[in-house]
Amino acid sequence: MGYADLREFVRRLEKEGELRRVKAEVDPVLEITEVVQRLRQLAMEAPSGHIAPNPNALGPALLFEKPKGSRYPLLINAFGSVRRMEIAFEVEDLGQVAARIRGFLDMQTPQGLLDKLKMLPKLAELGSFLPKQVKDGPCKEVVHQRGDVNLFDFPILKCWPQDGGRFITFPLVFTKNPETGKRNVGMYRMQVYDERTTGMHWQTQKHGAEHFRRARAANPEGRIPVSVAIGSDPATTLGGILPVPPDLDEMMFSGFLRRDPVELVKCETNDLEVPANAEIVLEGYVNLNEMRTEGPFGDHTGFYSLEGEFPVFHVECVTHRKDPIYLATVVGRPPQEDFFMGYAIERVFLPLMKMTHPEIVDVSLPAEGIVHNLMVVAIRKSFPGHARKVMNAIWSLGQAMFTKVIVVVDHDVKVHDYREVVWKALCAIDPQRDVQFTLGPVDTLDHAARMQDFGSKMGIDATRKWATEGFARPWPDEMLVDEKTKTRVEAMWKTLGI
Ligand SMILES: Cc1cc2nc3c(=O)[nH]c(=O)nc-3n(C[C@H](O)[C@H](O)[C@H](O)COP(=O)(O)O)c2cc1C
Ligand SMILES: [Mn+2]
Repeated sequence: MGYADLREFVRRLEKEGELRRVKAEVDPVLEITEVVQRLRQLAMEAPSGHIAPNPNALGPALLFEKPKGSRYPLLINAFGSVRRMEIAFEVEDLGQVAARIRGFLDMQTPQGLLDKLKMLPKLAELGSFLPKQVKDGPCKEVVHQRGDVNLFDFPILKCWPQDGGRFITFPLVFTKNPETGKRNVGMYRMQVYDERTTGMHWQTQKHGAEHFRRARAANPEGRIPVSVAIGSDPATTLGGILPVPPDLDEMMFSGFLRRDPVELVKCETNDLEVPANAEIVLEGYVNLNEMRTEGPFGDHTGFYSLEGEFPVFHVECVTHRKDPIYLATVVGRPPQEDFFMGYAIERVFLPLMKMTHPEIVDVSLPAEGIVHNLMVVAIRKSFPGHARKVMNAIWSLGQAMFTKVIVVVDHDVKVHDYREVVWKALCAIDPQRDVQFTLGPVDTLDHAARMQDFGSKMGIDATRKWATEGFARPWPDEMLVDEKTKTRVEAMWKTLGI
Protein backbone atom coordinates (compact mmCIF):
# COMPACT_ATOMS: atom_id res chain seq x y z
CA MET A 1 0.00 0.00 0.00
CA GLY A 2 1.26 3.44 -0.90
CA TYR A 3 1.16 6.31 1.58
CA ALA A 4 -2.44 7.34 2.13
CA ASP A 5 -1.52 11.01 2.17
CA LEU A 6 1.13 13.58 3.04
CA ARG A 7 0.62 13.26 6.79
CA GLU A 8 1.31 9.53 6.70
CA PHE A 9 4.62 10.37 4.99
CA VAL A 10 5.31 12.95 7.70
CA ARG A 11 4.73 10.33 10.40
CA ARG A 12 7.09 7.93 8.63
CA LEU A 13 9.78 10.62 8.31
CA GLU A 14 9.43 11.34 12.00
CA LYS A 15 9.73 7.67 12.89
CA GLU A 16 12.89 7.39 10.80
CA GLY A 17 14.44 10.41 12.54
CA GLU A 18 14.27 12.42 9.32
CA LEU A 19 12.03 15.22 10.57
CA ARG A 20 12.16 17.91 13.22
CA ARG A 21 9.21 19.87 14.53
CA VAL A 22 9.80 23.58 15.02
CA LYS A 23 7.51 24.83 17.76
CA ALA A 24 8.75 28.41 17.86
CA GLU A 25 7.02 31.03 15.73
CA VAL A 26 8.95 31.61 12.49
CA ASP A 27 7.95 34.03 9.72
CA PRO A 28 7.26 32.50 6.28
CA VAL A 29 8.43 35.85 4.97
CA LEU A 30 12.21 35.33 4.59
CA GLU A 31 12.88 33.63 7.95
CA ILE A 32 11.97 30.06 6.97
CA THR A 33 14.29 30.27 3.95
CA GLU A 34 17.13 31.39 6.19
CA VAL A 35 16.53 28.51 8.61
CA VAL A 36 16.75 26.07 5.68
CA GLN A 37 19.90 27.79 4.36
CA ARG A 38 21.61 27.56 7.74
CA LEU A 39 20.96 23.83 7.88
CA ARG A 40 22.29 23.48 4.36
CA GLN A 41 25.44 25.39 5.27
CA LEU A 42 26.15 23.09 8.20
CA ALA A 43 25.61 20.01 6.06
CA MET A 44 27.72 21.34 3.18
CA GLU A 45 30.68 21.51 5.53
CA ALA A 46 30.53 17.75 5.93
CA PRO A 47 33.62 16.10 4.42
CA SER A 48 31.85 14.12 1.72
CA GLY A 49 30.73 17.30 -0.04
CA HIS A 50 32.81 16.65 -3.14
CA ILE A 51 31.07 13.64 -4.47
CA ALA A 52 27.41 14.22 -5.06
CA PRO A 53 24.84 13.46 -4.07
CA ASN A 54 25.90 13.88 -0.49
CA PRO A 55 23.05 11.99 1.14
CA ASN A 56 22.84 14.38 4.08
CA ALA A 57 23.28 17.63 2.26
CA LEU A 58 20.31 19.52 3.65
CA GLY A 59 19.73 18.29 7.16
CA PRO A 60 16.29 17.07 8.27
CA ALA A 61 12.81 17.79 6.96
CA LEU A 62 11.16 20.54 9.00
CA LEU A 63 7.59 20.90 10.17
CA PHE A 64 7.04 24.48 11.27
CA GLU A 65 4.11 24.21 13.63
CA LYS A 66 3.62 27.94 14.10
CA PRO A 67 4.41 29.88 10.95
CA LYS A 68 3.81 33.54 11.76
CA GLY A 69 0.45 34.84 10.55
CA SER A 70 -1.16 31.47 9.80
CA ARG A 71 -3.06 28.81 11.71
CA TYR A 72 -1.60 26.03 9.59
CA PRO A 73 1.76 24.22 9.82
CA LEU A 74 4.31 24.29 7.00
CA LEU A 75 6.35 21.32 5.81
CA ILE A 76 9.63 21.92 4.01
CA ASN A 77 12.69 19.86 3.01
CA ALA A 78 10.50 16.76 2.99
CA PHE A 79 12.38 15.43 -0.06
CA GLY A 80 15.77 16.95 0.75
CA SER A 81 17.96 13.83 0.90
CA VAL A 82 18.53 10.61 -1.00
CA ARG A 83 17.26 8.71 2.03
CA ARG A 84 14.02 10.70 2.10
CA MET A 85 13.49 10.11 -1.61
CA GLU A 86 13.87 6.38 -0.88
CA ILE A 87 11.35 6.68 1.94
CA ALA A 88 9.06 8.59 -0.42
CA PHE A 89 9.15 5.71 -2.91
CA GLU A 90 9.22 3.08 -0.13
CA VAL A 91 12.44 1.44 -1.32
CA GLU A 92 15.83 0.73 0.20
CA ASP A 93 17.56 2.00 -2.90
CA LEU A 94 16.29 4.11 -5.80
CA GLY A 95 17.65 1.43 -8.11
CA GLN A 96 14.71 -0.72 -7.03
CA VAL A 97 12.27 1.68 -8.69
CA ALA A 98 14.35 1.56 -11.86
CA ALA A 99 14.37 -2.25 -11.65
CA ARG A 100 10.56 -2.30 -11.46
CA ILE A 101 10.40 -0.17 -14.59
CA ARG A 102 12.92 -2.42 -16.32
CA GLY A 103 10.75 -5.40 -15.38
CA PHE A 104 7.92 -3.95 -17.45
CA LEU A 105 10.12 -2.87 -20.33
CA ASP A 106 11.71 -6.32 -20.54
CA MET A 107 8.36 -8.09 -20.63
CA GLN A 108 8.57 -10.76 -23.34
CA THR A 109 5.84 -12.66 -25.11
CA PRO A 110 5.26 -15.68 -22.83
CA GLN A 111 6.47 -18.96 -24.33
CA GLY A 112 4.66 -21.54 -22.23
CA LEU A 113 2.20 -21.89 -19.36
CA LEU A 114 4.88 -21.25 -16.75
CA ASP A 115 5.87 -17.99 -18.47
CA LYS A 116 2.23 -16.97 -18.58
CA LEU A 117 1.80 -17.66 -14.87
CA LYS A 118 4.92 -15.67 -14.09
CA MET A 119 3.43 -12.72 -15.93
CA LEU A 120 0.20 -12.61 -13.96
CA PRO A 121 1.42 -10.52 -11.02
CA LYS A 122 2.90 -8.01 -13.45
CA LEU A 123 -0.35 -7.74 -15.36
CA ALA A 124 -2.24 -7.28 -12.10
CA GLU A 125 0.20 -4.54 -11.19
CA LEU A 126 -0.56 -2.77 -14.45
CA GLY A 127 -4.04 -2.11 -13.11
CA SER A 128 -2.56 -0.04 -10.30
CA PHE A 129 -1.37 2.52 -12.81
CA LEU A 130 -4.72 3.95 -13.68
CA PRO A 131 -6.17 6.70 -11.50
CA LYS A 132 -9.47 5.93 -9.79
CA GLN A 133 -12.44 8.27 -9.54
CA VAL A 134 -13.88 8.61 -6.05
CA LYS A 135 -16.97 10.50 -4.88
CA ASP A 136 -15.48 12.40 -1.97
CA GLY A 137 -12.21 12.96 -0.21
CA PRO A 138 -10.56 14.57 2.80
CA CYS A 139 -9.46 17.48 0.60
CA LYS A 140 -13.07 18.70 0.83
CA GLU A 141 -13.49 18.74 4.61
CA VAL A 142 -13.64 22.54 4.50
CA VAL A 143 -14.94 24.52 1.51
CA HIS A 144 -14.49 28.26 0.95
CA GLN A 145 -16.29 29.86 -1.98
CA ARG A 146 -15.67 33.16 -3.74
CA GLY A 147 -15.68 36.06 -1.21
CA ASP A 148 -14.64 33.66 1.50
CA VAL A 149 -11.45 32.71 -0.35
CA ASN A 150 -8.23 34.04 1.15
CA LEU A 151 -4.86 32.66 0.10
CA PHE A 152 -3.21 34.51 2.95
CA ASP A 153 -4.80 31.99 5.34
CA PHE A 154 -1.87 29.78 4.36
CA PRO A 155 1.77 30.32 5.38
CA ILE A 156 2.93 31.07 1.82
CA LEU A 157 6.63 31.83 1.60
CA LYS A 158 8.39 34.90 0.50
CA CYS A 159 11.70 33.16 -0.04
CA TRP A 160 14.31 35.76 -0.98
CA PRO A 161 14.60 39.51 -0.35
CA GLN A 162 14.11 40.64 -3.96
CA ASP A 163 11.20 38.25 -4.66
CA GLY A 164 8.18 40.01 -6.16
CA GLY A 165 5.99 38.71 -3.35
CA ARG A 166 4.92 35.45 -1.78
CA PHE A 167 5.05 32.34 -3.97
CA ILE A 168 3.33 28.98 -3.76
CA THR A 169 6.38 26.85 -4.50
CA PHE A 170 5.04 23.26 -4.44
CA PRO A 171 1.75 23.31 -6.39
CA LEU A 172 0.36 20.56 -8.60
CA VAL A 173 -1.29 22.43 -11.44
CA PHE A 174 -4.06 20.46 -13.18
CA THR A 175 -5.32 21.35 -16.66
CA LYS A 176 -6.88 19.46 -19.55
CA ASN A 177 -5.77 19.55 -23.14
CA PRO A 178 -8.68 21.42 -24.76
CA GLU A 179 -8.38 19.31 -27.92
CA THR A 180 -7.90 15.79 -26.54
CA GLY A 181 -9.33 16.21 -23.03
CA LYS A 182 -6.20 14.55 -21.62
CA ARG A 183 -5.05 15.59 -18.17
CA ASN A 184 -1.76 17.31 -17.38
CA VAL A 185 -0.12 17.92 -14.04
CA GLY A 186 2.83 20.25 -13.76
CA MET A 187 4.57 21.97 -10.92
CA TYR A 188 4.61 25.65 -11.82
CA ARG A 189 5.27 28.23 -9.12
CA MET A 190 2.51 30.73 -8.37
CA GLN A 191 3.09 34.31 -7.24
CA VAL A 192 0.32 35.48 -4.93
CA TYR A 193 -0.97 38.87 -6.12
CA ASP A 194 -3.89 39.17 -3.67
CA GLU A 195 -6.35 37.01 -1.67
CA ARG A 196 -7.77 35.37 -4.80
CA THR A 197 -5.27 35.91 -7.63
CA THR A 198 -1.90 34.39 -8.48
CA GLY A 199 0.51 34.17 -11.38
CA MET A 200 0.78 30.97 -13.41
CA HIS A 201 4.43 30.47 -14.28
CA TRP A 202 4.20 27.65 -16.80
CA GLN A 203 7.19 28.15 -19.03
CA THR A 204 6.53 28.24 -22.73
CA GLN A 205 7.65 24.67 -23.52
CA LYS A 206 5.62 23.12 -20.69
CA HIS A 207 2.34 21.29 -21.14
CA GLY A 208 0.19 23.74 -19.18
CA ALA A 209 1.39 26.52 -21.50
CA GLU A 210 0.50 24.37 -24.52
CA HIS A 211 -3.03 23.84 -23.20
CA PHE A 212 -3.32 27.60 -22.73
CA ARG A 213 -2.15 28.30 -26.31
CA ARG A 214 -4.47 25.74 -27.88
CA ALA A 215 -7.48 27.04 -26.00
CA ARG A 216 -6.56 30.62 -26.90
CA ALA A 217 -6.25 29.74 -30.59
CA ALA A 218 -9.81 28.41 -30.49
CA ASN A 219 -11.28 31.25 -28.44
CA PRO A 220 -8.99 34.18 -27.57
CA GLU A 221 -11.54 35.74 -25.21
CA GLY A 222 -12.25 32.53 -23.27
CA ARG A 223 -10.80 30.93 -20.18
CA ILE A 224 -9.55 27.49 -19.16
CA PRO A 225 -10.32 25.75 -15.91
CA VAL A 226 -7.31 25.21 -13.67
CA SER A 227 -7.11 23.47 -10.30
CA VAL A 228 -4.15 23.26 -8.00
CA ALA A 229 -3.46 20.67 -5.32
CA ILE A 230 -0.95 21.36 -2.55
CA GLY A 231 0.40 18.50 -0.44
CA SER A 232 -0.50 14.95 -1.48
CA ASP A 233 1.20 11.61 -0.82
CA PRO A 234 4.84 11.73 -2.02
CA ALA A 235 4.47 9.85 -5.32
CA THR A 236 1.48 11.96 -6.33
CA THR A 237 3.24 15.16 -5.31
CA LEU A 238 6.29 14.23 -7.34
CA GLY A 239 4.00 13.50 -10.30
CA GLY A 240 4.08 17.26 -10.94
CA ILE A 241 7.72 17.21 -11.97
CA LEU A 242 7.87 13.98 -13.98
CA PRO A 243 9.19 14.73 -17.48
CA VAL A 244 6.67 12.56 -19.34
CA PRO A 245 5.48 13.21 -22.92
CA PRO A 246 2.47 15.45 -23.58
CA ASP A 247 -0.94 13.79 -23.09
CA LEU A 248 0.57 11.03 -20.97
CA ASP A 249 -1.14 11.27 -17.59
CA GLU A 250 1.32 12.00 -14.80
CA MET A 251 -1.21 10.53 -12.35
CA MET A 252 -0.80 7.15 -14.04
CA PHE A 253 2.94 7.33 -13.36
CA SER A 254 2.28 8.37 -9.77
CA GLY A 255 0.00 5.33 -9.45
CA PHE A 256 2.84 3.15 -10.68
CA LEU A 257 5.31 4.76 -8.26
CA ARG A 258 3.03 4.39 -5.21
CA ARG A 259 1.85 0.91 -6.32
CA ASP A 260 -1.73 2.02 -5.78
CA PRO A 261 -4.06 4.03 -8.00
CA VAL A 262 -4.19 7.75 -7.35
CA GLU A 263 -7.69 8.54 -6.15
CA LEU A 264 -9.13 11.57 -7.89
CA VAL A 265 -12.17 13.57 -6.89
CA LYS A 266 -14.09 16.06 -8.99
CA CYS A 267 -13.68 19.72 -8.11
CA GLU A 268 -16.54 21.77 -6.66
CA THR A 269 -16.59 24.53 -9.27
CA ASN A 270 -14.97 23.13 -12.43
CA ASP A 271 -14.81 19.72 -14.05
CA LEU A 272 -11.18 18.93 -13.31
CA GLU A 273 -10.23 16.13 -10.94
CA VAL A 274 -7.65 16.45 -8.18
CA PRO A 275 -6.09 14.00 -5.69
CA ALA A 276 -8.73 13.27 -3.06
CA ASN A 277 -6.05 13.05 -0.37
CA ALA A 278 -4.68 16.56 -1.01
CA GLU A 279 -4.18 18.87 1.94
CA ILE A 280 -5.35 21.96 0.03
CA VAL A 281 -7.04 22.49 -3.35
CA LEU A 282 -7.42 25.77 -5.22
CA GLU A 283 -10.03 25.80 -7.98
CA GLY A 284 -10.43 28.47 -10.60
CA TYR A 285 -9.57 29.55 -14.11
CA VAL A 286 -7.03 31.33 -16.28
CA ASN A 287 -8.25 33.97 -18.72
CA LEU A 288 -6.80 33.48 -22.19
CA ASN A 289 -6.47 37.21 -22.85
CA GLU A 290 -4.83 38.21 -19.58
CA MET A 291 -1.11 38.43 -18.77
CA ARG A 292 0.58 40.05 -15.81
CA THR A 293 4.11 40.74 -14.67
CA GLU A 294 5.46 37.81 -12.67
CA GLY A 295 8.68 37.81 -10.60
CA PRO A 296 11.39 38.49 -9.82
CA PHE A 297 11.89 35.18 -8.03
CA GLY A 298 15.03 33.80 -6.40
CA ASP A 299 15.40 30.71 -8.55
CA HIS A 300 17.12 27.34 -8.57
CA THR A 301 19.94 28.85 -10.59
CA GLY A 302 20.97 30.65 -7.39
CA PHE A 303 20.14 33.96 -9.10
CA TYR A 304 16.92 35.90 -9.40
CA SER A 305 14.93 35.14 -12.50
CA LEU A 306 13.79 38.41 -13.99
CA GLU A 307 10.25 39.70 -14.28
CA GLY A 308 8.24 38.30 -17.17
CA GLU A 309 4.69 38.28 -18.50
CA PHE A 310 2.68 35.20 -17.50
CA PRO A 311 -0.99 34.20 -17.28
CA VAL A 312 -3.09 34.88 -14.19
CA PHE A 313 -4.91 32.29 -12.06
CA HIS A 314 -8.21 33.39 -10.51
CA VAL A 315 -9.19 31.32 -7.49
CA GLU A 316 -12.94 30.81 -7.08
CA CYS A 317 -12.97 28.12 -4.46
CA VAL A 318 -10.54 26.74 -1.88
CA THR A 319 -11.10 23.38 -0.25
CA HIS A 320 -8.90 21.85 2.41
CA ARG A 321 -8.66 19.40 5.25
CA LYS A 322 -9.72 20.54 8.71
CA ASP A 323 -6.07 20.84 9.70
CA PRO A 324 -4.15 21.19 6.42
CA ILE A 325 -0.38 20.91 6.22
CA TYR A 326 0.99 23.49 3.79
CA LEU A 327 3.79 21.92 1.72
CA ALA A 328 6.55 24.21 0.46
CA THR A 329 10.07 24.16 -0.87
CA VAL A 330 12.79 26.74 -1.30
CA VAL A 331 15.01 26.95 -4.33
CA GLY A 332 18.34 28.75 -4.39
CA ARG A 333 22.04 28.15 -4.76
CA PRO A 334 22.48 24.41 -5.35
CA PRO A 335 22.14 21.98 -3.80
CA GLN A 336 18.64 22.54 -2.45
CA GLU A 337 15.70 20.20 -2.00
CA ASP A 338 14.92 20.13 -5.74
CA PHE A 339 18.33 18.55 -6.45
CA PHE A 340 17.28 15.39 -4.62
CA MET A 341 13.97 15.25 -6.45
CA GLY A 342 15.87 15.66 -9.71
CA TYR A 343 18.33 12.95 -8.70
CA ALA A 344 15.53 10.48 -7.96
CA ILE A 345 13.91 11.25 -11.31
CA GLU A 346 17.24 10.80 -13.06
CA ARG A 347 17.52 7.31 -11.48
CA VAL A 348 13.91 6.37 -12.22
CA PHE A 349 13.99 7.52 -15.84
CA LEU A 350 17.36 6.03 -16.73
CA PRO A 351 15.82 2.68 -17.83
CA LEU A 352 13.41 4.55 -20.11
CA MET A 353 16.30 6.49 -21.62
CA LYS A 354 18.20 3.25 -22.09
CA MET A 355 15.25 1.63 -23.81
CA THR A 356 15.46 3.99 -26.79
CA HIS A 357 19.22 4.59 -26.47
CA PRO A 358 20.70 1.30 -25.24
CA GLU A 359 24.25 2.58 -25.64
CA ILE A 360 23.70 4.82 -22.60
CA VAL A 361 25.32 3.21 -19.56
CA ASP A 362 24.70 5.90 -16.96
CA VAL A 363 23.96 9.61 -16.65
CA SER A 364 24.43 12.20 -13.96
CA LEU A 365 23.14 15.70 -13.42
CA PRO A 366 25.61 17.36 -11.04
CA ALA A 367 23.93 19.59 -8.45
CA GLU A 368 25.80 22.69 -9.55
CA GLY A 369 24.55 22.08 -13.09
CA ILE A 370 20.98 22.78 -11.80
CA VAL A 371 19.46 19.99 -13.93
CA HIS A 372 19.55 21.77 -17.28
CA ASN A 373 23.10 23.16 -17.41
CA LEU A 374 25.14 19.97 -17.31
CA MET A 375 24.62 16.29 -18.06
CA VAL A 376 27.38 13.71 -17.98
CA VAL A 377 26.60 10.63 -20.07
CA ALA A 378 28.60 7.41 -20.20
CA ILE A 379 28.14 5.36 -23.37
CA ARG A 380 29.30 2.07 -24.77
CA LYS A 381 30.84 3.49 -27.92
CA SER A 382 30.32 1.28 -30.97
CA PHE A 383 30.88 3.36 -34.08
CA PRO A 384 32.58 6.54 -35.26
CA GLY A 385 30.74 9.69 -34.16
CA HIS A 386 28.70 7.75 -31.60
CA ALA A 387 29.16 10.39 -28.88
CA ARG A 388 27.67 13.04 -31.17
CA LYS A 389 24.73 10.82 -31.99
CA VAL A 390 24.01 10.58 -28.27
CA MET A 391 24.27 14.37 -27.78
CA ASN A 392 21.71 14.90 -30.51
CA ALA A 393 19.46 12.24 -29.03
CA ILE A 394 19.50 14.00 -25.65
CA TRP A 395 18.80 17.39 -27.20
CA SER A 396 15.67 15.92 -28.71
CA LEU A 397 14.52 13.97 -25.66
CA GLY A 398 11.69 15.79 -23.85
CA GLN A 399 12.92 18.24 -21.26
CA ALA A 400 16.51 17.05 -21.75
CA MET A 401 16.35 19.37 -24.79
CA PHE A 402 17.32 22.18 -22.39
CA THR A 403 20.70 20.66 -21.51
CA LYS A 404 23.24 23.45 -22.02
CA VAL A 405 26.35 21.28 -21.78
CA ILE A 406 26.51 17.55 -22.43
CA VAL A 407 29.71 15.67 -21.66
CA VAL A 408 29.87 12.21 -23.24
CA VAL A 409 32.40 9.82 -21.72
CA ASP A 410 33.26 6.16 -22.25
CA HIS A 411 31.41 3.42 -20.36
CA ASP A 412 34.22 2.95 -17.83
CA VAL A 413 33.98 6.48 -16.43
CA LYS A 414 31.99 6.74 -13.19
CA VAL A 415 29.67 9.63 -14.02
CA HIS A 416 28.67 10.31 -10.40
CA ASP A 417 32.27 10.78 -9.35
CA TYR A 418 32.89 14.33 -10.53
CA ARG A 419 36.59 14.12 -9.73
CA GLU A 420 36.89 11.22 -12.13
CA VAL A 421 34.76 12.97 -14.76
CA VAL A 422 36.79 16.18 -14.69
CA TRP A 423 40.05 14.25 -14.79
CA LYS A 424 39.20 11.79 -17.53
CA ALA A 425 37.09 14.11 -19.68
CA LEU A 426 39.72 16.83 -19.76
CA CYS A 427 42.42 14.29 -20.61
CA ALA A 428 40.32 12.95 -23.47
CA ILE A 429 39.59 16.11 -25.44
CA ASP A 430 41.20 18.21 -28.08
CA PRO A 431 38.86 21.15 -27.50
CA GLN A 432 38.65 22.44 -31.04
CA ARG A 433 38.00 18.98 -32.44
CA ASP A 434 35.72 17.59 -29.74
CA VAL A 435 33.32 20.41 -28.96
CA GLN A 436 30.08 20.71 -30.90
CA PHE A 437 27.68 23.65 -30.75
CA THR A 438 24.03 23.64 -31.60
CA LEU A 439 21.14 26.09 -31.42
CA GLY A 440 17.71 25.43 -29.99
CA PRO A 441 15.29 25.85 -27.11
CA VAL A 442 16.93 26.63 -23.78
CA ASP A 443 15.49 26.82 -20.28
CA THR A 444 13.45 29.96 -19.59
CA LEU A 445 15.59 30.50 -16.48
CA ASP A 446 18.85 30.72 -18.46
CA HIS A 447 19.74 34.40 -17.95
CA ALA A 448 22.87 34.16 -20.11
CA ALA A 449 21.12 32.99 -23.29
CA ARG A 450 21.00 35.51 -26.14
CA MET A 451 17.25 35.72 -25.69
CA GLN A 452 14.69 34.15 -23.40
CA ASP A 453 13.99 30.49 -24.33
CA PHE A 454 16.38 30.34 -27.30
CA GLY A 455 20.13 29.92 -27.40
CA SER A 456 23.13 27.71 -27.97
CA LYS A 457 24.16 24.43 -26.41
CA MET A 458 27.46 22.61 -26.30
CA GLY A 459 28.37 18.94 -26.48
CA ILE A 460 31.80 17.65 -25.50
CA ASP A 461 32.91 14.34 -26.94
CA ALA A 462 35.19 13.12 -24.16
CA THR A 463 35.31 9.52 -25.32
CA ARG A 464 38.53 7.84 -26.49
CA LYS A 465 39.13 8.80 -30.10
CA TRP A 466 39.31 6.10 -32.70
CA ALA A 467 41.36 5.67 -35.88
CA THR A 468 38.05 5.52 -37.75
CA GLU A 469 37.34 9.01 -36.42
CA GLY A 470 40.58 10.27 -37.96
CA PHE A 471 42.70 9.91 -34.80
CA ALA A 472 46.05 8.64 -36.07
CA ARG A 473 47.92 8.40 -32.75
CA PRO A 474 47.87 5.53 -30.21
CA TRP A 475 45.61 6.05 -27.15
CA PRO A 476 47.32 5.28 -23.85
CA ASP A 477 46.01 2.93 -21.16
CA GLU A 478 45.00 4.21 -17.74
CA MET A 479 47.67 3.40 -15.13
CA LEU A 480 46.52 0.73 -12.72
CA VAL A 481 48.56 -1.33 -10.27
CA ASP A 482 48.41 -5.02 -11.19
CA GLU A 483 46.64 -7.44 -8.85
CA LYS A 484 49.78 -9.48 -8.06
CA THR A 485 51.66 -6.44 -6.81
CA LYS A 486 48.64 -5.30 -4.83
CA THR A 487 48.42 -8.65 -3.06
CA ARG A 488 52.16 -8.64 -2.28
CA VAL A 489 52.04 -5.13 -0.80
CA GLU A 490 48.91 -5.98 1.12
CA ALA A 491 50.77 -8.93 2.69
CA MET A 492 53.77 -6.82 3.69
CA TRP A 493 51.73 -3.73 4.68
CA LYS A 494 51.91 -4.22 8.45
CA THR A 495 55.67 -4.76 8.36
CA LEU A 496 56.31 -1.44 6.64
CA GLY A 497 55.77 0.61 9.77
CA ILE A 498 53.82 3.32 7.89
C1 LIG B 1 10.32 23.17 -7.00
C2 LIG B 1 10.07 23.22 -8.47
C3 LIG B 1 9.58 24.36 -9.05
C4 LIG B 1 9.33 24.44 -10.41
N1 LIG B 1 8.82 25.58 -10.95
C5 LIG B 1 8.52 25.64 -12.26
C6 LIG B 1 7.92 26.80 -12.81
O1 LIG B 1 7.68 27.79 -12.12
N2 LIG B 1 7.61 26.81 -14.13
C7 LIG B 1 7.86 25.72 -14.94
O2 LIG B 1 7.53 25.77 -16.12
N3 LIG B 1 8.44 24.60 -14.44
C8 LIG B 1 8.76 24.54 -13.13
N4 LIG B 1 9.34 23.41 -12.61
C9 LIG B 1 9.64 22.28 -13.51
C10 LIG B 1 8.38 21.55 -13.90
O3 LIG B 1 7.64 21.17 -12.79
C11 LIG B 1 8.71 20.32 -14.74
O4 LIG B 1 9.35 20.76 -15.91
C12 LIG B 1 7.49 19.49 -15.09
O5 LIG B 1 7.88 18.32 -15.77
C13 LIG B 1 6.52 20.25 -15.94
O6 LIG B 1 5.38 19.46 -16.24
P1 LIG B 1 4.86 19.33 -17.73
O7 LIG B 1 5.94 18.61 -18.47
O8 LIG B 1 3.60 18.54 -17.61
O9 LIG B 1 4.66 20.70 -18.24
C14 LIG B 1 9.60 23.33 -11.23
C15 LIG B 1 10.12 22.17 -10.66
C16 LIG B 1 10.36 22.10 -9.30
C17 LIG B 1 10.90 20.84 -8.71
MN1 LIG C 1 2.99 16.77 -18.67
